[in-house]
Amino acid sequence: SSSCVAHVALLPSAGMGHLTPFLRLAAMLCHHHCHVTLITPKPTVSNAESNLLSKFFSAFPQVNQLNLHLLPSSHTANADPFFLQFDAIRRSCHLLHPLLSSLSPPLSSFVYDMTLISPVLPVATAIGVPHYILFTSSASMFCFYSYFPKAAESTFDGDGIDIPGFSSVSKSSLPPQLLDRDGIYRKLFLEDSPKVTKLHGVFLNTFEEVESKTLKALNAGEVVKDMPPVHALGPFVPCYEFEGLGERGESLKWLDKQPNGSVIYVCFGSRIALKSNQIREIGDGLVRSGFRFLWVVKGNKVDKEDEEKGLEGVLGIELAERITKDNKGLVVKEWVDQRQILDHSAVGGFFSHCGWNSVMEAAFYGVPILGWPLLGDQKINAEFVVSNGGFGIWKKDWGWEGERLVRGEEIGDAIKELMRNESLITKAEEVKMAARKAIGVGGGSEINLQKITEQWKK
Ligand code: BUP
Repeated sequence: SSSCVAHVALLPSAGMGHLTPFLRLAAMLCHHHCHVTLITPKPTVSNAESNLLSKFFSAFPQVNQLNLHLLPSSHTANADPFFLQFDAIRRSCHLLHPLLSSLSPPLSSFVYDMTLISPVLPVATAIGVPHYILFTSSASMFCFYSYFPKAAESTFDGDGIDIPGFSSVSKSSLPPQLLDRDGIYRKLFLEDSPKVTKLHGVFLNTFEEVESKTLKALNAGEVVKDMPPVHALGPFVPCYEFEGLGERGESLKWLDKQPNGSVIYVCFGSRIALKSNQIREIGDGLVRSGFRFLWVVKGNKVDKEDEEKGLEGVLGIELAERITKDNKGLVVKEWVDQRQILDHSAVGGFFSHCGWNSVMEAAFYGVPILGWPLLGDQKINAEFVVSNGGFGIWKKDWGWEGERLVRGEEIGDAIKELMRNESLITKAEEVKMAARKAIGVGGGSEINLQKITEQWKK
């Protein structure tokens, strides 16, 4: 009967870029009166992940936690730690079957990470529940992802890839790891992507107003024939109940003292540690710009190793002294509460790597972006910021991470261009309104989620 409770299991993959949207979705499902089981792969790869998980479980004690004890990765230990973790999760998915089939009340649906299709598919099929992926990037990237096996038949020698129903992705914007014919990411893409047609649906953290053409093309089967329904459920809103709980940190207290719209916030996500010469050029650029700045700098890929170097060790003494003397910026090495920072009236711009969560957060809070995509899907996301959203700029000739040394002078100029552009502020404000409409009562994303959870309750 329709009074039944829907019981949803969620399985995130490695990294904050994947865990964060899953927890936000979990919160949304709780608010829609679903019973939620959150599968937690253990051990986690970063402190940021374990901290967020414990805050989540204290805010949502009704959520059932199911530990998935990971088998070791098959790859050598010196690979990217996030890759090792995600590989370990893939290798451990078969362990889920006994855990999930004995749940009570029985499952109504299963939502898992976009990177886990091949290993989860047999489990979800055996349990016999409708199952979905949460694709943690844009609809544009999902078009690319779904069409990739077709495109891979050619050699990428031309100008890039033309995707039917979508636009084209230029060769320089293709995720670099996919260009390597023997690369592991390419292998995984080719293995997983054709299986999207076996899913009951795909969830995206995006909204109609900004990606309507792409969503229509996907749902009309123009990109891939037999595409299951693709549901826009975003933007996923930072969840006040578990994110940024506790005291307001140093950076927020510092922002309180800065004038409205005067600060550029700089953060390149949770996974990238830039080379020290590039870090110094960024610092140089920030000082040169003349604007106030709040800069989250990362000295290591994984935060568990972050105690090794102090702030001066990451910046170099000379730059650290210049920033102190200039007295316009705050540099932090710790995890910050990005939600509260983007929501702060002092922040007037965001210098970002264009990780999709960051892009959607900037859209939700109406903050213009200076994009510097560094790897993976980030150029496709930056293209979204510039073209669909229209609330940012991107200097294409800066290239991917480490492609060349981007000089302080260029960075300083780009920051001035961003912070002085009134029309970007107007545009960001429009995107913010559209974002809020989408998830408000009667909004497109809200209705989509309502419909899906109703189906599960039947
Ligand atoms: Br760093 C950092 N505080 O200090 P993206 C990140 N975040 O709240 P990524 C903080 O982590 P992938 C910090 O708000 C966003 O929700 C930020 O996700 C938050 O990039 C999330 O932006 C980062 O998608 O992930 O980490 O590079 O590459 O997996 O997309």
